[in-house]
Amino acid sequence: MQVIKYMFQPHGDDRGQLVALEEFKDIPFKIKRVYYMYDTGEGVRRGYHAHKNLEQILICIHGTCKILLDNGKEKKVVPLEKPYEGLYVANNMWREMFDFSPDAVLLVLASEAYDESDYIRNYDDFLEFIKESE
Ligand code: T46
Repeated sequence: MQVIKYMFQPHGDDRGQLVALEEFKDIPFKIKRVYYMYDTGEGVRRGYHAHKNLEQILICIHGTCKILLDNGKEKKVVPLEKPYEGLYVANNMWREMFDFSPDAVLLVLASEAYDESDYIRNYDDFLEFIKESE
């Protein structure tokens, strides 16, 4: 499985760091939605789904967390530990987010608006979706 991690360019000076992200330049799709999660309690594991169409970039802009990616054949755990790294998560990828540090803020840039019908929340349905799209 190919893991696509973007290393964004921090613009640093003696005032601190600044990262700027532009669609089709730093991000490979049009950004239609931004959301973020924080105050994730100890031991919390979120996600447990894939998407039919949605593409996303996950950035842990504060603290750290881990992302499990599962393409139905292979699983990989990707740590997100820097505010300038972004993990690309394709549509047909089962994802789980876990091991959040108490101060973690996970920012997500999404290619589509929120649509519950785009979610595949059952793992067997996910495997079926993968098989059909091959
Ligand atoms: C994903 C991972 C990385 C909204 O109302 N609008 C939104 O845009 C989103 C993302 C969520 N919600 C509501 C729906 C639920 O009542 O917020 C609540 C929590 O969402 P969910 O349980 O889907 O959160 P996660 O952390 O399991 O998954 C989220 C995204 O939903 C998902 O697309 O890939 O983060």
